[in-house]
Amino acid sequence: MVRGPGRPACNHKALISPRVGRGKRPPPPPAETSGFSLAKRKPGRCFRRVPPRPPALNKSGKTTFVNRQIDTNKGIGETPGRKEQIMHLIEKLKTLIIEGNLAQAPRATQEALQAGVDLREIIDQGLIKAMEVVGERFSSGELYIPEMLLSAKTMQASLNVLRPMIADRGIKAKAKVVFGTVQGDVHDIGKNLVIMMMQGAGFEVYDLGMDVPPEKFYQAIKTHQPDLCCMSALLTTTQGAMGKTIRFLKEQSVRQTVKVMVGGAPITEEFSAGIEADGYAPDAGSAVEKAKELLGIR
Ligand code: B1M
Repeated sequence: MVRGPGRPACNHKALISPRVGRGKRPPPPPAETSGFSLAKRKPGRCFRRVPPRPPALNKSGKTTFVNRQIDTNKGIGETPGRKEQIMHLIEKLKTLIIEGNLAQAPRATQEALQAGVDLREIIDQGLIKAMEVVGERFSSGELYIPEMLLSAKTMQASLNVLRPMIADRGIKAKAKVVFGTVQGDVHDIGKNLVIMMMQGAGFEVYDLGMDVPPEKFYQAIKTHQPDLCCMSALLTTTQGAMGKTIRFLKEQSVRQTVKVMVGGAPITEEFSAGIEADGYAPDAGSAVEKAKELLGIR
């Protein structure tokens, strides 16, 4: 079986023994020392603007900013240090997502919005950049599945804060994707993980669920007109359903309208080529990169 460099051929270890071996990270510092103000804003009262202190090193050796407060009543676009403040808020959000801090990331997202940071910038430089880092660390074996899932969940929670504004502003997704686990297969953990990473990268994903027959893929392509059709399979007995689905799409004359990407534990580059898929990726991090490559997105 062909796997990405440095990735184990099976996921047992990743599933049962998170945070062991290479890449073990120290626990995050307690909230008081993490540099994020926990002060609650009282109604009708503004925060006094506190001059920024220089970056300091926290216990884990990472750069952190101490005791900065943001005037949430005044757009930071009006202040001279705007660029620095935007960067600080975005860096903070990015770090929270990478660390999987589900409790604080939505609040940090709200804080960035209230401070006037552009929505697109929060998404591109905060959420998407964070998930790129998570994807790279997962692919290199530095992060394990539970950590990656937590980061993905944290990203989703931040995205939920932004969702109403995204709808209002009509921000266009990078590409449309339909995604399902193939017929006969009910494994969906990997699929869900890849979907979360894709959403983190700015893709609009239609999740068709598991045990998806070729007809349902076809219907979804007709309905949503996606750029990419993704299939996942975990069983050697169901990987054949991928080829069957591609043949069905050909028969229905929609195969040429969409790129097809496949993945899952038993899938290899050779298998992907054999069934005439356009691409294959071994894990969630590289799936996003492969999707971008197939669609010519940077
Ligand atoms: Co099943 N199961 N299971 N199982 N199960 C495996 C896959 C198995 C390897 C266990 C074993 O025997 N060692 C084995 C398959 C053997 C084989 O075919 N070679 C197996 C079997 C046999 C079965 C049953 C047949 C058992 C039975 O009933 N006798 C049965 C089949 C049911 C069916 O599907 N019809 C079955 C059932 C189940 C549960 C329902 C109990 C449960 C699934 C729950 C769920 O998904 N909601 C389950 C589980 C959990 C597993 C294991 C333990 C874990 C799978 C998993 O979630 N991995 C698994 C053993 C193992 O892998 N250690 C096993 C984590 C997940 C993140 O990884 O899905 O590989 P994965 O996704 C990765 C990559 O593959 C990639 O990115 C993901 C993240 O990096 N990826 C893509 C996935 N899709 C992608 C798509 C892409 C690109 C990348 O582009 C489109």
